[in-house]
Amino acid sequence: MKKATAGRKVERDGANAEGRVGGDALAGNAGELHQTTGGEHPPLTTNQGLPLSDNQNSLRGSPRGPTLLEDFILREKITHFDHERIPERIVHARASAAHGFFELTRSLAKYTTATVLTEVGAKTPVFTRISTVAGGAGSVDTPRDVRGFAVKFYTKEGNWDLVGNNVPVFFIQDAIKFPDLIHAVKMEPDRGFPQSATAHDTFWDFISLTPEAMHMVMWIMSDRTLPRSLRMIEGFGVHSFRLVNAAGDATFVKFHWRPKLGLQSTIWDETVKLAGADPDYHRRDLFEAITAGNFPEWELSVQLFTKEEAEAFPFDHLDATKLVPEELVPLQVIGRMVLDRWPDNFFAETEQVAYCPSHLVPGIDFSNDPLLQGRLFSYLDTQLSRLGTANFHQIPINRPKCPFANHQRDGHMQIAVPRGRVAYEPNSLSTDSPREAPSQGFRTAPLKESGEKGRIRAESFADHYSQARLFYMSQTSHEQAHIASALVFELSKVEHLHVREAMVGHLRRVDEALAKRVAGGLALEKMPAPAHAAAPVQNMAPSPALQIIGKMKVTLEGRCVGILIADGSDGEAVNALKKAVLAAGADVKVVAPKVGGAKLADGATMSADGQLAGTPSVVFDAVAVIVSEAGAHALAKESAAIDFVRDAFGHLKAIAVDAGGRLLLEHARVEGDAGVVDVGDRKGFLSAAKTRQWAREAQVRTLA
Ligand code: HDE
Repeated sequence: MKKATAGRKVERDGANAEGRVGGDALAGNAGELHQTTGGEHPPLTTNQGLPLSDNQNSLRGSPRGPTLLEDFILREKITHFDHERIPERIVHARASAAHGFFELTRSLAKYTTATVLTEVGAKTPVFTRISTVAGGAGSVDTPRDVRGFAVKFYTKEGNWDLVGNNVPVFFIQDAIKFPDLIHAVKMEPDRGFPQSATAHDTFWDFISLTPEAMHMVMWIMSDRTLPRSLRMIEGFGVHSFRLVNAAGDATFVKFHWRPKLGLQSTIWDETVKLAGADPDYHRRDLFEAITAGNFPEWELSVQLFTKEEAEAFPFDHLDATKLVPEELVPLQVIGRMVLDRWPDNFFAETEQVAYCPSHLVPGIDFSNDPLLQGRLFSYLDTQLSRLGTANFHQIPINRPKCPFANHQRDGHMQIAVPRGRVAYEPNSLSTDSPREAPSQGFRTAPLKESGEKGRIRAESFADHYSQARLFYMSQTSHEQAHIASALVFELSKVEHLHVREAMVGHLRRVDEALAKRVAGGLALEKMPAPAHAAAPVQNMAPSPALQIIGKMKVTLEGRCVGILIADGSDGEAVNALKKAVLAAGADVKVVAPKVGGAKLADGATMSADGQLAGTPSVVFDAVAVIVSEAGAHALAKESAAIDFVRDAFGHLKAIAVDAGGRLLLEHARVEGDAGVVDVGDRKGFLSAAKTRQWAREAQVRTLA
């Protein structure tokens, strides 16, 4: 006993040889060496506030004896640890989120009473969570997947959650199909894979039997599901909602978020390699941008239309598999959202935030979209399961920032301490208990309903191919090739031939040429029969707004250029390029064979931001190779260096080179084109780096 006490004492002093007798004291001592010194550290306590004298050793019967049950400190700590996890979201488990604000720039007072949409200049705090859908919480950031785009507005009139996606349509028309869709896309239940991928039998089996999914299939096979950055995606409310004004008149509304940095995607081969290079690629990118003060920003736009206008549309806007082309109903910009603060704690905020489409404010109302109607039930229910209590609204990230009061009481984890005798309404015993507020309270906008009760899908929901065709026909030829190739890739992973054939049968309804390309890519022996179409396929006017390439901003803002150096590199050339790139708004990172840096031609050492083996060119938007002749010869023996330049070329990126850099390209058998620029031609490089070298693609891969 005497010895143990002495041992602990020694640990603190880090000196007395007597204390080193026990291995425990040694471990404790080692830990201590790395602790920061100085500062005002509060004492470490148990959850009951008991200060701890020793956080390195559990209570043992003797120094080498058994641990005692008596050790309530050990048990409290381990018990809490054992319960650290809560059920992850069944979908959208993997995400990153940030705080920020929404600023209204144009009033919608004519259409709504919601102050968040009427008070120009007012800044409403928001918390925005961007997620993948299919993978678990620990899955990679860059699968081919839809991104969730959920915004919680903490308005003066209560929390409004706009829970959308980065694709404006959905797979299904009716909520009752959602569990089937998700079971089909998730890991197959007998084998537990694939994680976070649509490229497997059960997904395509379900899709091939669900014609209403074809429009969304075109979107997910496009590069929209391969975003370059979460800062470069669009967001959509998907459903039609209703805005309601003071007179009680309702106008339909669709919400759109547009990124200030422009829309940008990666290409498939790059995405696959990114998953290995940095599983946290999107989270890191968002974190780094926000902590560097480069706050991501989106414009909020609305499409407004009346019931009468909607009746003239050649589709039913209450069907979530349809979008309203912006050529038909133009977008009106009404405000901007800026994300300017990374959460303090991932679990407390990003994990515990609970979005519900049913969280809205007076002046905004639902539409009859049957998918939305189902979601109004699902989210509240899922929060109860995930957060374990009906009091989840009391968790700081979920708590409204406006006053709220009602007679809901008690329950697990009740934090509030309500006072008084009265917990009901109406009552005559209290002068200050909360009461209904007819003038300012939420009212459902009236809507006349008539028709037959039953499990009936409206006939106006029957056209499953026209907008799939609209989407495909609106793409540039590069994008069409990517869609066809993605379909070939995914269906090639499907083992069942009849599923591949059924999908090609659907594609024949979308576009014959597309079906032919995919059938060719799959080497189908004969063309399958076209799928049955319940309604005639319409030819709609192409909508260029549905492209990515057309919307990519020619800019280096928010992008990152990687410069590969080695011993003997020309420091002046590196610094001059760095300066030019930074001035163009991009970030620059130096990559060298060793992270400590390289010895430049002038003898100085330039430190590196990344080691070559761990920093492939996929993480950059454009690259430069500035190396000496000897450096090039040395790098030619490194497959990481060869991959660096070959991938940059294959991923259609601009490459700046000096003479040594060109030598490395030769070793890598990269022939060069207009996107391979001399490092001295900084203007030429910057202009090539602001876009992708689309013309190069045919040279580097065979697309379907
Ligand atoms: Fe979701 N969805 N969803 N969803 N969804 C969830 O709620 C559901 C749908 C979306 O960052 C779950 O809190 C049903 C469409 C986002 O926390 C769950 C249906 C759209 C998020 C749920 C849909 C979305 C979710 C799982 C068919 C785009 C992440 C965890 C009727 C408009 C929110 C949770 C976050 C999350 C149900 C379809 C977007 C189970 C039943 C359409 C962005 O409640």
